Amino acid sequence: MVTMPRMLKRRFLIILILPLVVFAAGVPTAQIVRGQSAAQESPERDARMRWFREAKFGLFIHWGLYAVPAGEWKGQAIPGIGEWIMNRAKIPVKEYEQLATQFNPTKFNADAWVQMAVDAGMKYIVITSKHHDGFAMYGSKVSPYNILDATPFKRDPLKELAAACARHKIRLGFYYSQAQDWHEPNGAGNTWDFGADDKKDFDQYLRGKAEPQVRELLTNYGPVCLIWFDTPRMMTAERSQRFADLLHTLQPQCLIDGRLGAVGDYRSMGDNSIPQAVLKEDWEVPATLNHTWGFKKDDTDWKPPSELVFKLVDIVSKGGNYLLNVGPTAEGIIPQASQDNLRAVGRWLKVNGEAIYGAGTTPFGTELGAYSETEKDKTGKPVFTVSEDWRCTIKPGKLYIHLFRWPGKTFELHGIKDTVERAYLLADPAHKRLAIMSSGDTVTITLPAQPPSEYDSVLCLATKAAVAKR
Ligand code: JFZ
Repeated sequence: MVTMPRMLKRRFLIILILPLVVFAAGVPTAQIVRGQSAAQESPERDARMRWFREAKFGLFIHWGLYAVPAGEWKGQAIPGIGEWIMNRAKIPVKEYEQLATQFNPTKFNADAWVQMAVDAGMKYIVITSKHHDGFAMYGSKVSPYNILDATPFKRDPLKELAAACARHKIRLGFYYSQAQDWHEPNGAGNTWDFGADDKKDFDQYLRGKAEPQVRELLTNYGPVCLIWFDTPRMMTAERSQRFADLLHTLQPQCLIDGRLGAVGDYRSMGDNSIPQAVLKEDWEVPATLNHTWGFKKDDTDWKPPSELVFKLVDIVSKGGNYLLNVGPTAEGIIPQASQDNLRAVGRWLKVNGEAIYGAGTTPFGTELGAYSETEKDKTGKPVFTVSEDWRCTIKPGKLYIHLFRWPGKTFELHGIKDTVERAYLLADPAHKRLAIMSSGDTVTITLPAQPPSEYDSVLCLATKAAVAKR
């Protein structure tokens, strides 16, 4: 038996189905999402969600002034995620603002970034247009605190990215921190300069900056596939609805992620959190390649491609999307290790993408893991152990068995109701037929001695209807 060299560094987190995770900074994460229940499904919504449901894999980009300090302030390494440095080090606005004068990412090349996403097999890109630090990474007329007006760079990277995305036919969406804005006296989050949030005129900030900036993003950058709102502090249903109305008016096709507030088109999971089981609704996991979103010079603990492929397949087999992040440097370069690892995933997808894009969820479930009969967590609940041997994705007439651990001479699958008519490996260009033996609802496939793919060898089983018994 060959064991793949996967996930050696990390044990899988035990992941919760419900987003109970509360972020270290105290972000409330109750994520109330619009349009997920069957009752709210409609042909209109189906059409709007179609690209998202087919895409499966996207590129997240966290890029802003925080790339300049890159995790270090006044000679001190600041713990935590890089884009939170202003908050973690309690940097006064007047000091943090000065970073803009140093921000000159002359090596930024929109085409190169987009090409990398394409090479990685990604179908959409989501970039920070304004993170919690309040700095707009595009030319904004609403506030001079933006990359075009406040830096020596004097370019609008979002304009350049929008043009490059159009050329490469890949969708573009914008992250926008609607509630936290540490630059504004009335924005949420900056208590070190401006005092407690509950004393602020939050609606003044929303109406004066956040709403008009979202309007700009939806007006000046062509079709926007989604707006990725975040950390909905103080976002009442009414306040959330004002953003939703803007979207529905300006770009009715544009999706809303799960972190606006009371409305959204899909559920955003906790960062790096993969549910244990198949979810019927639409969902996405935002995830890091190392441990930070914004660039940090001392975070070089990269997840290997084997782990990225496993997570992508695991997520797709449960019905979700994987939004994987890079944190470019202050020069405008995506770290080389990020590029290398993403391109390795892309090479696997070139061969096996048929089993990912537009694929459906597993009809089985036993392969996902199980609750331990003996081990209990601190609260006395049985521990869920994730199994990592195989996963299943489907298309009409096809079952794709993703083999992460080569099972040896044969693979045995239980619970098959339909007749398997043909079996072959996706990585075999000739699609040579593998021997099939059936007995009751068990089918046994004879495999070659060695796995054809390094990370995940995909066994395709062609059935009459691909209806497998649960
Ligand atoms: C937020 C941001 O604060 C962070 O900087 C980054 O942009 C990330 C993608 O999103 O952090 C969160 C928000 C929600 C959860 C975790 C981290 N959550 O629901 O578990």
